[in-house]
Amino acid sequence: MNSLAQKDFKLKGYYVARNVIHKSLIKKTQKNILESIKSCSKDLGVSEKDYLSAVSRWLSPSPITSAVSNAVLEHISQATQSLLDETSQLSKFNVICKNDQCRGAIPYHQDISYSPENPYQVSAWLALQDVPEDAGPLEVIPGSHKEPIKQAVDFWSPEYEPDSTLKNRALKLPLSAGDVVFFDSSLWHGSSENLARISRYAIVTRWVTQVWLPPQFIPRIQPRYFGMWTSGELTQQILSHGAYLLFQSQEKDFLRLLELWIDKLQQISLPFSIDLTSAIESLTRIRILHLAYLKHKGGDATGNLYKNLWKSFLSPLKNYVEIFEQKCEAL
Ligand SMILES: O=C(O)CCC(=O)C(=O)O
Repeated sequence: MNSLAQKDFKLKGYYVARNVIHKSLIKKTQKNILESIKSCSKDLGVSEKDYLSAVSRWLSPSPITSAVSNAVLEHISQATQSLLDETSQLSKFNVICKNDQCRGAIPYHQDISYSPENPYQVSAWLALQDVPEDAGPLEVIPGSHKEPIKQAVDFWSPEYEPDSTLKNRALKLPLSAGDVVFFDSSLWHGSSENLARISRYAIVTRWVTQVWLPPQFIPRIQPRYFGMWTSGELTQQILSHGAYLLFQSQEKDFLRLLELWIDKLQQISLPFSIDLTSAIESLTRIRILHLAYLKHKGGDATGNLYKNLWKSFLSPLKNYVEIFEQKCEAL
């Protein structure tokens, strides 16, 4: 890449490289990923639609990331080295998607805040489809990589409030399939809702060069009560506590607890009010997400699944359990 590209990258914290991968290789990669998603859905005994309404990212090594050939990674590696002018090592690698089943926004954040112990330098976000403005393209805040690094934003928390000032500074980056956005790990970025509801798959690789010195101060992660780092464990505790109180169940296993509650909600009426359809849907999605996490290193890129479960079921169940216990104590 020429020195203008390198200058631009240093100044703005991102750079869009066009046509990094030939369309024929992109098509082949897309096809391999979709076939792999099909077999992962089969593996869990669910439809592709249900699988994709729960899972929107896969971290390598996963059957989905294995669908990406070395040839693709080699092209990205060469482009990264050319931009950074240094030999770069692949540190992590994801496939991320938005589609009709999972359209949610990814709030603005700085990647570096999420890995203070093991930071990476740069991401390369490769579009596998054309991404128009209304399909939730990557958005960046030019120059924000020079600002102080803030604490990791826990956008999984039900209390999370987006910072409205960031939206006004953000720039949408519509892309063609095969284009790559390189961005500094300190750059504020995110993506909005996929209003077009078309498939938007991306291969996101993270790179480090040997000469790179990570920023001296990266704030420590401060987990919220129910959020990115705590929601799994807390969900298990609340479901287990509630199941003991209502059905005298001693079940502790997360998967069996989810299945127990999905089953019970279809059979009994609860002593507190919930939107039954939303609660069953949320529990079902978390079950698929959990299985995909165990078997395919699948995850939820948006953070909406646990938030929805909290609102539709966990919060009312927790309130009920607390009031019940207070009454018992008062007796
Ligand atoms: O793919 C997206 O919408 C956002 C990706 C992102 O935030 C990241 O890769 O760090």
